[in-house]
Amino acid sequence: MSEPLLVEVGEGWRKLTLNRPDKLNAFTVELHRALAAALDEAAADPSCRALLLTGAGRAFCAGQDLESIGTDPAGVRDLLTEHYNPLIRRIRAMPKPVVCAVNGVAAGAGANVALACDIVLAGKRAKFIQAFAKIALVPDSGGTWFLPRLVGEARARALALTGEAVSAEQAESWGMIWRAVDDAALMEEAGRLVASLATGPTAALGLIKQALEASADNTLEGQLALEAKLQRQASEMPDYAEGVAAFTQKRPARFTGQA
Ligand code: T3D
Repeated sequence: MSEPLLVEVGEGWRKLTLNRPDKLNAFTVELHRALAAALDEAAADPSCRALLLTGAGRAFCAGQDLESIGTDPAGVRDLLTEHYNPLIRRIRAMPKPVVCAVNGVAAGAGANVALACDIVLAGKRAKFIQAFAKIALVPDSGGTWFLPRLVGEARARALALTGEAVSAEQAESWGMIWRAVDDAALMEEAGRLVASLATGPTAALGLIKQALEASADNTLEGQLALEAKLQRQASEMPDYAEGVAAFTQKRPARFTGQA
């Protein structure tokens, strides 16, 4: 049987490919375990400075594998507490950028895992479907948190209640994702972006993620205080001196990514 997750290690980056193409890369417990381990390894490895998440075949991910679960409510709850919620937390807390290349349909939890990533590119054939209501479930994996913040209350409600598909181009124009690109160009563009992020000031990028994460729940005063604290941390890191030196010497910066 083939591996449910493929891990490719590049120069400063890792590509994680959900690999159950016959089932549109739907999540099983095995896939969850492999993805959790790969994310933990990437987080702990200083040589990995950016991550790319994508799917094999024609889909990104069709959410939970509906054939591998029963309808026992305890099982559904355990899946969320043991697998989906930790997955979303891992992506959001990852101290380095996570790019998602949505190469096809992203449905159910698959859509919300994509939305949890820092920068989402989607091929034009991709679509995002909050499929939950179609099987009488509630959007999970952060969907009810991400959607209103990304697309506003009106669209979030309609998408969650109807399960209507959103095309990649619509998702871009609504601000749900960063960019819709030609399908043939998707992986090249995502690869370029990840390679470029992998040469960035990784520790400072991690602090940027922290600041943005906190802003959803902070007052302006709270956020200003946090920015001052994080900025001080950033300015004490070697990449700040390098960034300023590179600017004044009119040359590209050579960031180490270290704190
Ligand atoms: O316990 C819990 O459930 C809690 C956790 C919830 C998290 C969730 O994600 S709930 C939502 C689960 N996902 C869905 O409801 C989506 C189900 N899939 C679809 O609606 C459609 O497949 C798509 C819209 C995503 C794509 O449609 P289409 O026409 O392009 O493809 P297809 O023919 O439906 O699917 C192709 C194959 O993938 C097919 O298998 P087959 O017949 O060729 O052997 C299909 O059964 C399989 N597949 C697609 N989605 C899933 C799946 N197999 C298992 N689980 C799936 N989610």
